[in-house]
Formats: sequence, C-alpha cells, structure tokens
Amino acid sequence: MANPSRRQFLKWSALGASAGALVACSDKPTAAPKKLVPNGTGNTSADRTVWSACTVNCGSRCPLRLQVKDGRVIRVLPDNTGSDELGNQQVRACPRGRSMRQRIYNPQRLKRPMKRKPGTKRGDGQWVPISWDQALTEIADKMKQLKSDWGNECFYIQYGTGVLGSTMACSWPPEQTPVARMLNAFGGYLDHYSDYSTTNITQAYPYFYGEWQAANSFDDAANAQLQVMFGNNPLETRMSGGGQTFITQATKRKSGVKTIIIDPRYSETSVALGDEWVPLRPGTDAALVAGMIYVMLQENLHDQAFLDKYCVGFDEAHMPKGAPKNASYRSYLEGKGKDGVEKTPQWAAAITGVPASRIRQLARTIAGAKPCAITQGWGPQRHANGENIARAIFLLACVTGNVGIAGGGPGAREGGVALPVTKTFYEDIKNPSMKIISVFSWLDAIEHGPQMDTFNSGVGQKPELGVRALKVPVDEDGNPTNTRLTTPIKAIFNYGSNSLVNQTGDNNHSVDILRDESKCELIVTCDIMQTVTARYSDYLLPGTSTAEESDYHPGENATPMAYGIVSEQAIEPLYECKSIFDICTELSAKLGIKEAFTGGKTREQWLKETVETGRAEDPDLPTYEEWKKMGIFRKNMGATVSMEDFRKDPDANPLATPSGKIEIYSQRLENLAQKWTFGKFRPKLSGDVITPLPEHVNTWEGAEDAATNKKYPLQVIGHHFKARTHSSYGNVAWLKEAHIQTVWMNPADAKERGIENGDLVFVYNDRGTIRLPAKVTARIAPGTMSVPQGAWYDPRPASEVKPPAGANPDKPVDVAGSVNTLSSLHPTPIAKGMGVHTILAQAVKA
Ligand SMILES: Nc1nc2c(c(=O)[nH]1)N[C@H]1C(S)=C(S)[C@@H](COP(=O)(O)OP(=O)(O)OC[C@H]3O[C@@H](n4cnc5c(=O)[nH]c(N)nc54)[C@H](O)[C@@H]3O)O[C@H]1N2
Ligand SMILES: Nc1nc2c(c(=O)[nH]1)N[C@H]1C(S)=C(S)[C@@H](COP(=O)(O)OP(=O)(O)OC[C@H]3O[C@@H](n4cnc5c(=O)[nH]c(N)nc54)[C@H](O)[C@@H]3O)O[C@H]1N2
Ligand code: SF4
Ligand SMILES: [Mo]
Repeated sequence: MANPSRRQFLKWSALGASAGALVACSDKPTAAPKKLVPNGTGNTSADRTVWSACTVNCGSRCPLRLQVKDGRVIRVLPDNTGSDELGNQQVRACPRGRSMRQRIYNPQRLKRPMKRKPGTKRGDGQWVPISWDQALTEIADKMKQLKSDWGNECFYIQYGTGVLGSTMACSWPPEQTPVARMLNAFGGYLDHYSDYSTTNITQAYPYFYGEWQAANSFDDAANAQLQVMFGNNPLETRMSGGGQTFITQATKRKSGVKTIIIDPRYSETSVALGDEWVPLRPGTDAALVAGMIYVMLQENLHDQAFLDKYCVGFDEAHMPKGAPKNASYRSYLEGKGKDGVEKTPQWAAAITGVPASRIRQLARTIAGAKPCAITQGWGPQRHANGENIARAIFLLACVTGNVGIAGGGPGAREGGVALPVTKTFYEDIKNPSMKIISVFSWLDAIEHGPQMDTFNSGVGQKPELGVRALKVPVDEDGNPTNTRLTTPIKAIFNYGSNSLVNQTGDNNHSVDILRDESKCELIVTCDIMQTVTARYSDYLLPGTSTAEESDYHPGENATPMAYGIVSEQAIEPLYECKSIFDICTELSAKLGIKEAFTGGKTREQWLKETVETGRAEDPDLPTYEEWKKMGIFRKNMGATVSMEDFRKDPDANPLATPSGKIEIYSQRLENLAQKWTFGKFRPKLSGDVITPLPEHVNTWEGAEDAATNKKYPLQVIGHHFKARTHSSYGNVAWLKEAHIQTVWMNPADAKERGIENGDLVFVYNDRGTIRLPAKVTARIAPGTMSVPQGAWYDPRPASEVKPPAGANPDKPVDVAGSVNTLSSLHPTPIAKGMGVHTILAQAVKA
C-alpha cells in the first residue's frame, strides 16, 4: 500500500479527535497501557527512510520518518524508538505531523518569488512572478533607502513561530533567526519582548516570583493528593505522544490522582483526566480565587506559616515598608481595601457564575489536599488584565502552602528540560539597537512610533538574552524612567509568521492600517504557503519546508525527558523554493554584508558546529553524524520540583524580587501604577489599571460587562484546536474535514436564538462578523462561546455575503471563522500584551 487511504486516515484521526492523540485514553484510565508495538516499517519499496521533524509551534516537537522514492516523500511514519517508560518516551507524532505530506505538496505552496502588482493595494491579491535576483535587488534597495531615511529602528521582525522548532531555519525568538543575524550585520532592528503565548503571565512573574518559574513537571502530580488545572488543556495543546498527552495520562493511571478542571469549556483534558469540571465565566479566575481564599480564611484552612515565612503582602503584619494601611490581600478580602467590598463566595459567584456553595466546597477540597498540584495553562492570562489573573492563580498555590514541594507547585504551567545544545549561529553578531517594544505593539509603532514611550506603551531597553519580560528601567530611587521610540516601523519581515494578519487581533482594522503603504512601506514575507499574511505583503519569497532541509530540533515539554532531533534533508527544494539561510545570504550580498552574515561558513558547517558545541558541554551527546542516523537522542533528567531551594532555605536562596520573597503585594507595581498612562492611542477602558495586589478587575468586554450588555451579551474565547497549530496545517484538507471549524455554544444560548447544532450562524460585534457552523454543546458554560483560533481569515464584501441585521454593515463577513475577526487590539495594562480571549459578541442564525 503506497499511502494510507483517505478513508482510513479519517477513521484514525477521528479516534484522535476524541482521545487527543494516539495514546490510549478514556474517561477512567485504569487499565495498564499496552507495551508499545514498533510503528511499522512502512513502504518497503521506498528508496530510503530519513529522519525529519515537525517544527511548528504546538509546544511539542516530534520526529518523523519520511520515506522517499524517486525524490518524493511517499509516506510519513512516526517515531519507532523509545518506549512507554517516562524518561524514555516514544515521541509519536499527532495527526497533524502525520499529514505532513499534505503540507509539503499542498497546492497553496508558494512556488516562486512574487511582488504585489504595481498600482494595486495590499490585499487586492494581484501578483507578478519575478526572478529571485529582481526580488532581492528591489528589497535591498528599499532597505538601503529606509535605513538612510529613518535609521535601523524602522526595521521590525514580526512575531512568527511557524519554524520555532529548528535551528538554522529558526523563526523564533526573533533574535535567534537568520533574519535577525542579517539585520544585525546591517545595523540592527527594533526588537520585541515576550510572545503571543504568554505576554501577560510573563510580565506577571517578575512582580510575584521575581522571574519565570515553571510548574513542577507533570509526572510529579503522582505525589499529589489532588491536581487542579486552571485553563490548562495539555490533551489538546501538547498532543505529542511523548509530551504531556502521554505524561499526564501515564501519571494519572499510575497514581489515580484526582483531577479538577477549571475551564469555561469541558476540554479534551476534562474528557481524559477530569474527575470534576468547574465551568466559570472567562476572565474571572481572580474572583474565583478570592472567593476561595475568603472561605479558607473563615475556616482557618490556609497555610499561615508559609505566608509568614515566604511571602510579603498577605496580611497587615507582613507589608513592605511604606505601603499604606489596609493594602494587604487579607484586607482586600475583608472589604477594608479601597473598594470596600467583602470577597465572599456570594460575591465571587455573581462574577464567575460558579455557585457559592461550590466555591466553598472547592476551597475546602483544595486546602484539604496535602499536597495539591495547582497549575494554570495560558488561557486564563490571555485576557484583558490577564496579568492579575495569572498572579491570582499563583497566589492560590501560596495560600495553600504548595510552593516548592513535591506534589505541589507554584501555580504555573509546566516547563521543559533541554539538552545543552545552543544556537551558535546567532551568538557572534549582536543587535546594536537596544530599543524594544511589546510583541503586541507593532501596529501602534507603525502608526505612532515616535510618540510611544515606556509609560504610554511599555517601550523598554533590551533585557538579557533569554529574559522575555520587560524590565522597566528605574532611577536611583527605584522610580520608573521613560524611554521613547525614535522612528515608526517602516519595514516588516515575516518569516514563518501568519501574524501580520490572522494571528494578532482585529483582522479588519489591521488590514486598514496595512493597506496604507505610506505608513509601513515594505512588507516581505517568507513562508511555504500562500497565507493570509502573504495576502497583505509586498514581496513573497518561497521558503523550504523542513523536509527540504537538514537541521537540529530541540525537544520540548517532555519532562522528565530531554531530547533533540537531527533531521536530514529528505528531498530537494521544490519549485524555486530556497532555505532562509540561502535567502538571507543572497540578500546580504546585495546589502554588502555577505561575509558578516555567513561568517565564512556554509549552513551545514554551522549546523554541525551547533551540535558539536553541545557535545562539548555534555559528552553523552552523539556526534552530528551519529545523531543524523539515530534521529532522536533522549536523556532522562528526572522529575522537577519548582522552587525547591527557596522553600528549603529562603534566606540562602532569595527570589529576584526586591524583598527576596514572594510578593503578593508588589511595591514596584504600585510605583508603576503612578507613572503608567493609558488612553494615548485608543480610549482608556475599564480594566486598564495596575493594582499592587492580584485583584479581580472588572474589564472591558468582561463577564460583568456581558451581564448588562444588550447588544453583545455573549463572551467569546478562542481555544487552541487540534485541527491546526494556530494557522499552520489550517489548509490541510484531511484535518479540516476531520475537525470542522465551529463555534461552540451552550444549548440554552442556542435555544434562545433558534439555533440548532450544525446550523450556519453569524457571530458579530462592532469589529467584524464571522460565519461558521454552530456546535451546540453542554461542554461550554452558558453565556460563553468558543471559536477555535487559527482559521484562515477570508473576508467577503457585502455584495457577496450580506452581514446580518445589527452587525456592522461596513465590515466584511469572514466566512472562514477566524476568531481574530472579532478580537480587539486593545493591549493589557502592564505587558501591553494580547487579551484576545476577551471578546463580547452576538450570535444569530445565518
Ligand atoms: N485570537 C487568538 N489569537 C491568537 C492566539 C489565541 O489564542 N487566540 N494565540 C496566539 C499564540 S499563543 C501564538 S503562538 C500565535 C501564533 O501565530 P504564528 O506564529 O503566526 O503561527 P502560525 O499561524 O502557525 O503561522 C506560522 C507560519 O509559519 C509558516 N511555516 C510553517 N512551516 C514553515 C517552514 O518550514 N518554512 C517557512 N518559511 N514557513 C513555515 C506557516 O505556513 C504559517 O504561515 O497566535 C496567537 N494568536
Ligand atoms: N493543537 C494545538 N496545540 C497547541 C497550539 C495550537 O494552536 N493547536 N498552540 C500552541 C501554543 S503556541 C500555545 S501558546 C499553547 C496555548 O496553550 P493555552 O494558552 O493554554 O491554550 P488555550 O486553548 O488558549 O487555553 C487553554 C484552556 O483555557 C481555557 N480558558 C480560556 N479562557 C479562560 C479563563 O478565563 N479561565 C480559565 N480557567 N480557562 C480559560 C480554554 O477553554 C482552554 O481549554 O498551545 C500550544 N499547543
Ligand atoms: S503538531 Fe506538534 S504534536 Fe503534532 S506532530 Fe507536530 S510537533 Fe508533534
Ligand atoms: Mo503560543
């Protein structure tokens, strides 16, 4: 059999649909797992089988075995090494990676360089094929002109994670991309901090724990009496068979640890692991936490000794010097704070939708479980004022004394362990520019660059490499100081990114800004597909897929196992496609910096050096040639317990906060609140506040707004979906058919609107309208809808699809159902990050 037939594939991936991935799973996972069987020898007529990898940003990293015949990939096989033992996991690809052929040979592949037809506007969709030489000459000329007119800080590398799992082809973090190396040699570029995944929690960490702290590894939950997951959905967001899909289930089977899922949706993780589901209104976790801690205090269930020894700010006896009276968290709960409101379970129930009796019971269960593994995914923080939400969940772990012990954890998300292979290619040329903006601020920087500063937009100075949060510069007295941008963004490079339009927010408004080419004058996109981002670009450069390259791919999120993959080029570059290394080499030549870019070495030499440098650190690692043959190399690093040293001896191991302790009340946030200004580029909205405590904040388009909003009464979130990794794989027909893009609606909301399961509906607000089928299901909380994020924005004018009555008649109808047609560009208060899970809308039958 040459390839699995389409019917067989659909049957198989439908199984994956309910189970998350290929590992066995059921509601009550009690049976012992079967021993692994080898994953097939595949097609015996293939010329050769080479190791490759799936390198998209799903938080996992899977090796693939590509079978090649006559220069074509004819079959994709998963890992057939390793075992079902934790620490030596078989890293089996999910249905996306298994459908890699559908991406390599996709009809939407970019095949040759193209430029936007002169005289047309961005988005008009008219392209002229040109030679590589013409494309790179024109781009280089424009770059030279922009550099002389505006200086190097007018160049921007767009957030793009399509190839973050590679080294020589790396697309993220920006400073570790070939484009950055080229721009550094050309004089620098404006960098960004943080990422679309974690902007708000990343900025919350320094003020609470001093720096990023991962949760204990998931296998450590075997030591817990109870596991509580806030908006954490590893069964769908970590689908590799070697990652947390496997780890969480293996741990549950082994230990039977009881699991409570707190999520507006009954997620795949609830299906597979959950013993209890607590649906709550989106964006209200901080209120739920406050209500629970109120009960714990009333019933004396909290860990006062932990709070006294390790934290500042919980009660009036443990406040930093200079803090006002009644500013502690306890005072906030008792109604002695500024708002004068007691945070009773009834108060929390009215906001969260979780009944007060349930909040009481949850508080007792969580406080009574010793130890308790509390984790949060990144859904809760991807909200307006998500910084406070993230801190509130950290706080619950502190109040219950679970930080720094086996079976507990700091209330964060899992981390990964890595092999010591560093990306040497990006180390020797530094960016001369020190200015840095939030990852979510680039549209502002196009429109208002020189007006943006630290206080109105979070402009900062470059942090040390590897630090993702903004470190606000301070004067000698610790007061924040101001830094200003000097130029607007004039040129954008999108490599492995669909975030120009589609993955950022407010698609329609983004397009309006980008269509005006007097603002951003040059948009260059290198991708493998004709994406939404490509549609709004000036030049399209066809890139190579991972199958067309060799590379090193660090493994991700498989703790206790660290691993890495060396891939081999399976096929020649298709059509006129070129690797990003070759593209940057040739563009560098036109810019007169070729030697600096290549450093006098070939791509293969750099790659080999990368692996060999790792081997110098850890002699257990294979040589490059050995690794290429074995594909994946594994190392068992053991379970991890976060913040163990601090717990054992906080004086000897202080945190990176000013007090050295956990800061429940942050004086630095209070200082920031004095300086920070809102409303510069868009109106100041409710929720645009910085509070020193992790308080619940009633925000724009939040749960409280929904309760009174007649026009747009429904909250909309956009969960990460198994059909795609963001937008990647979003044009694979098999996956689209197996996992249909729908809007999840509660039966009560559907009934009120005469909507039945499968009906085509419009979902709309002032920013736009989408059209897609409804999935009517009790798996989502009443008043909440979810539109899986990442569908490919496909706007149609009113002449083609008329918007429904009540919708904004000036906005097109997006018939693909991209949730970012509905979301807002309004940034979160501290991080200036994305709060795109905060949306209000209305739904109506189409
Ligand atoms: N509303 C809403 N929006 C969101 C989110 C959300 O939850 N809700 N999540 C956000 C998050 S967490 C993230 S990380 C971002 C992700 O946003 P992006 O980083 O933009 O991710 P993708 O949409 O996967 O786009 C990756 C691009 O890389 C391309 N690509 C893949 N492989 C290759 C390759 O080998 N070579 C080249 N040249 N290109 C390749 C793909 O074709 C695709 O166009 O989206 C964010 N947007
Ligand atoms: N299949 C697949 N896997 C992926 C990705 C993908 O696109 N597809 N993207 C990858 C990337 S880059 C990232 S950053 C991660 C993203 O990982 P996450 O950010 O954790 O993913 P989300 O789906 O946004 O949110 C997780 C859960 O939070 C819930 N949620 C939303 N709002 C709230 C809230 O206010 N409170 C609570 N308690 N729960 C809430 C959602 O319903 C969802 O079940 O996933 C990675 N994995
Ligand atoms: S999408 Fe993620 S889990 Fe699926 S094959 Fe690729 S790396 Fe593995
Ligand atoms: Mo992400």
